[in-house]
Amino acid sequence: MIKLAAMRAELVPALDSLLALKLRQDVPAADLQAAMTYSVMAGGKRIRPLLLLAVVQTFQADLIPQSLPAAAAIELIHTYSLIHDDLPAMDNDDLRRGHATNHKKFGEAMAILAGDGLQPLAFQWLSDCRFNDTIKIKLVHELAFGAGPLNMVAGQVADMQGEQRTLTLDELKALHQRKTGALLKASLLMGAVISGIDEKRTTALSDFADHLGLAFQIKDDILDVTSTAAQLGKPVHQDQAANKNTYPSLLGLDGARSALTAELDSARHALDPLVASTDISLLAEFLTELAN
Ligand code: GRG
Repeated sequence: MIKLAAMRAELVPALDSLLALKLRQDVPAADLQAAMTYSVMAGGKRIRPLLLLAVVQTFQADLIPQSLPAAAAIELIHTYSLIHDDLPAMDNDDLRRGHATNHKKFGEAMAILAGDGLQPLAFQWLSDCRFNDTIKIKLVHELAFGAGPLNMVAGQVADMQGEQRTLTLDELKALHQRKTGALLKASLLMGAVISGIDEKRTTALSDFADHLGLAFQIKDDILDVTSTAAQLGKPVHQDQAANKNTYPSLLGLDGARSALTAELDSARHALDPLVASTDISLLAEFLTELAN
């Protein structure tokens, strides 16, 4: 099985070229194109597209080229969420992906519109991609479900309202799963849809996604406490300043690290039903990265 580093080296440049090209083609209005492209191309880790592509690589590697536009669509949704999350009405941040936030660079109205433009464009790209209609409908559903008012948007609302009080650990877990986990899960399940895997394997991937999504956000919470802005390309110690509920604030740093380890272990075990028939090494590498 290909290593994650090799997949990243090959596919992230291909994905970036596709994103830049399609934004040029599909957004003729120059100012809007500039604002949308600025944040999409600002250098994110592309973890969500890579998760989709890793599932396809694992189960149906020949479909990788056809999968790139679907992977790119997820990055549009993720980028819109970051632009809107940074707005003055939300987290009011100045720095994202190592650059000025979209509203600092283009003004608040254009930043809102750049996010507004990215959302439907993602679904346009999905509906245009080279899969049959049944697969395309399922892809649209997974992305809308993960990013929509049942998940990511509801998680953002819970996050905002949680600043007023201390959440229980279960409430925080549910918040993280919706705000962050759901889009990561959508990415993995979109890979499952493209690969056409059976229900048993999809269930294993779905369990894997639940634990990976939570681990990802716990790691993000920990890094907010332990890193510098230069390392992360975004402001640090923001959670405490905004009175946000996080794993370190509820459990302390050591407790948060233990919770991360537990989620990563559970994620790895969720793949057990696949081991007899599938090389899971590429998927497992995402866990190794989160552990380090
Ligand atoms: C505005 C509806 C709406 C939702 C926003 C995703 C989100 C919800 C807010 C962003 C703030 C935040 C800390 C979210 C948690 C998810 C997270 C860790 C996002 C950053 O994702 P990375 O690390 O970023 O993948 P890059 O820049 O690498 O893509």
